[in-house]
Amino acid sequence: TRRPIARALVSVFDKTGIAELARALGAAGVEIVSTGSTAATIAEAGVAVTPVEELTGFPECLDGRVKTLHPAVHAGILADRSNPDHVAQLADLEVAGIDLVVVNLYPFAATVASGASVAECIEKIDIGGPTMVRAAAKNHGSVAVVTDPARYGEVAAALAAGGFTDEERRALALDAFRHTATYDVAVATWLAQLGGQDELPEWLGRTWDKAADLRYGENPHQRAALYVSGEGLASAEQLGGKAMSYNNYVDADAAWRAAWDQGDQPTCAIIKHTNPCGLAVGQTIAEAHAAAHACDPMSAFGGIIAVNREVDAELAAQIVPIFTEVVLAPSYSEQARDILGAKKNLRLLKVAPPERSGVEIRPISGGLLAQEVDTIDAVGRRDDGSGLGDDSEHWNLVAGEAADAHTLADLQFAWRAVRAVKSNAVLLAKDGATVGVGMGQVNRVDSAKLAVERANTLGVAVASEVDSAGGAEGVDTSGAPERARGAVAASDAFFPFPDGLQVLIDAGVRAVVAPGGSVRDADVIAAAKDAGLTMYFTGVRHFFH
Ligand code: 93A
Repeated sequence: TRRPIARALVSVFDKTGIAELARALGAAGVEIVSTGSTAATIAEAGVAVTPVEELTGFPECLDGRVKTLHPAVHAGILADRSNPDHVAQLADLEVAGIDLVVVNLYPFAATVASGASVAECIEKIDIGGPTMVRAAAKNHGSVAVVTDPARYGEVAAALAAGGFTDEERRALALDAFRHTATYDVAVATWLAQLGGQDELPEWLGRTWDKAADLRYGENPHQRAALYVSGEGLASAEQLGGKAMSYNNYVDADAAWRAAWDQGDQPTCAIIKHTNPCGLAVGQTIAEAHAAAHACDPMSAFGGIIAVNREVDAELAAQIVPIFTEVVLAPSYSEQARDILGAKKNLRLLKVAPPERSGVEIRPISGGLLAQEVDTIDAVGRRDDGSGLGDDSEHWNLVAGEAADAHTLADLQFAWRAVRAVKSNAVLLAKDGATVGVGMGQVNRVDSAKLAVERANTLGVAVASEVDSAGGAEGVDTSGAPERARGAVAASDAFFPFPDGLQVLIDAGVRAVVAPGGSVRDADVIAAAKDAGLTMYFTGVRHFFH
């Protein structure tokens, strides 16, 4: 049922659209009650307005801290108009019922962001505003509440229709409580930060808006939805293709992170089931993609491709013959859009670089885990986001001869790339490209074996071109080059025994980077020395579970 609007209370900090709203209310014969400067704005617009002091019989005081905090206001908002007893009490108390509350709050977050003093921020903690908003939202059976100037048009429409419906008032109340909840979390977070406390409350208190019902979850029998808060992959602009699926989002997130881990170099990551099946840097982005694809063309079938450069025509032409689920890039040239447009289902996402700070949350049964984001290299990465520092400056050469510049560049590439691989992870690389990835094994020996086996069986020579590789399952890798020999390797955590390292040595790997830190480091180093292997310890690890 629609409830007619006879009286509105209007008190807004942001005066946007208030004159138009007041005129619409005035024209519909609604009495407008208002506070200080809002009332002045309404009067200036030539609309009759009742100062709130007339209702309360109490002056605005304490520098405006008390304006609307008065029973005459709050009884008027909170009376349940369907309850005869409430209605009778209002009459006895000579309190006028309020049917519509239009309030927006002091800009607390913006004041904090402006670098204002603590005292100024405190003064911008709105008390009376949220009190009215919450009261009206609680009593949404009788009262409509509007906190967003973008919704004033809906007020005008409701006036014309004879008031808001029950459903509309409930939806407005939901918005209102979200608004005050977010507001209070901003205050709590600011206080926590003043006291040197952590940032998790802000994250937990965010408003999470359902952005989409997904067709299904990981499997067709699981319902699923996407919720969004703030910037990031979840709200990336989709330029084409089918709707993103649950698994697409999970893999796209992994691809997105991996593609930005190599500093300023053009980088391409191809992800399947959250693990890279190819990761490479190149002089151009097309070259990076060709090298990443050549790592494992069989697995790249149905993969997700992320690049940290604009997709140009050359790259687009390379992608078209390969069955791909999603492409992520900061931008697409017009030509590339035309070329990729031929693939109607191919999802194209436009993404900004990932944030390298903040907390990551993982739910567990009955709780949640929070951790800082793993910045790519604990010692090497520059915080200003300008790229990678020289990670290897902090590495210890523990066996063999110091690597030459090319080998060192490959070791750095491998070390940054291994972060994108699920633990236990051993990754082989050559010339700025992965050639064998061993992922997700429950012991490091198996990861090493897998990396070697994949390097020696799955690849195609980069020179043989992406097109001829075709990208299909069943791609002919019979003539696959043995790429483990002469490659470098990175391990995401220490070798607990020499056995895993020995697998790499036997395969002809010539340089290794690993964290070190095992109680048996001496045995591991001895095995490396015996084999004439160059080995660096980073002192930090990159578990990724
Ligand atoms: O200082 S307050 O917390 N005390 C109040 O009683 C009160 N009533 C409304 N702030 C209060 N307001 C806020 O004043 C509203 O939320 C709105 O943002 C602002 C409008 O004041 P004015 O009409 O004087 O510009």
